[in-house]
Amino acid sequence: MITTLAGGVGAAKLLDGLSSIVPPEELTIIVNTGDDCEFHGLHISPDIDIIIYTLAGLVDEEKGWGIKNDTFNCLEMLKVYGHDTWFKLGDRDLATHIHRTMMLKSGYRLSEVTKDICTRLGLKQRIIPMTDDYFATKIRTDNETMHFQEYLVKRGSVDVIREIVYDGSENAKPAPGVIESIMEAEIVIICPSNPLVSIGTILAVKGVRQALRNTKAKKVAVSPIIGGTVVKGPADKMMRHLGIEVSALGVAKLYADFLDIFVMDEVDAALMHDVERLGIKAVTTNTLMKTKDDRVRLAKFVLDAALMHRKA
Ligand code: FO1
Repeated sequence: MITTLAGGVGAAKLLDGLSSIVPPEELTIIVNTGDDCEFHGLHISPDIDIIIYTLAGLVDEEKGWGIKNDTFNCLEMLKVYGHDTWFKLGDRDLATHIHRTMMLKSGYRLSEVTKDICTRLGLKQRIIPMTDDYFATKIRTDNETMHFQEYLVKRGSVDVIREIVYDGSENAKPAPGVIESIMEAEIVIICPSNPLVSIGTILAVKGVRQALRNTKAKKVAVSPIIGGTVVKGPADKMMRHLGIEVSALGVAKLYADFLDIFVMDEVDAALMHDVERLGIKAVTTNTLMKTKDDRVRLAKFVLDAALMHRKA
């Protein structure tokens, strides 16, 4: 059994690679829901959808989110009616959010809805939201506090951030299966996602960090920071603003209390010694995932690293 902690696009690519080499039934994916938002009365779970669409072969590969060849007729009409349309919801994508919202309104939990969507799209991986409860990642700047999607999409992550607020973390319980799948796994993979607002959010759910410290699983993380920058998203900016070293080492430090193995890009080989001083085994490879082959190659590398360390 392999359990993974996942955010959006970077995670989806690695999970796509893993799904090519591991029976999907053996893969549990715990997904960040701090990015969840509401538009036009609909509940959107961006990271869950990015992962589901990617594994189902539906994703718009160029953007990394949404459905390929989608149209935006509904959104255009909503604009005519004077609604905010900065969050681009395609016509087919909207069907997912309508279905999710209808099920939630009928009393189903987000984890049950997610399972239903996976089954209907033919996915055998177990995809679990980190929590069924309210949880919203918010960004505090000098002037205001805004939802993460507003910071990222509406404002283009231009603001200097002062604090990340994990709104709801005091009450949100891990969804059914989250703690169990970490405790029962042989390997836990922390995907190359934003360490603050994707993985950090999952770690902010009660009991998750402790489960990672306690489990007998080998815990392997892949650095989302390559040579001091990110492939996609605002992780580097956010780390800089919060005074966290923008490097693979900076990421390793955030996971040091539970991590066994850290997969870094070969351009960061000079940092290996410092990572190992944290008590973490450091390994390097090409971590860029430009093609499907890259995804599979990196997934194999991560599994091999975990298996080798298990024998050691
Ligand atoms: N990202 C954007 O940059 N612009 C969008 O308009 C946008 C719409 C969107 C709709 C549905 C969905 O599932 C994801 C969407 N994303 C969009 C991606 C999302 O904002 C982020 O990339 C994730 O939350 C971070 O993982």
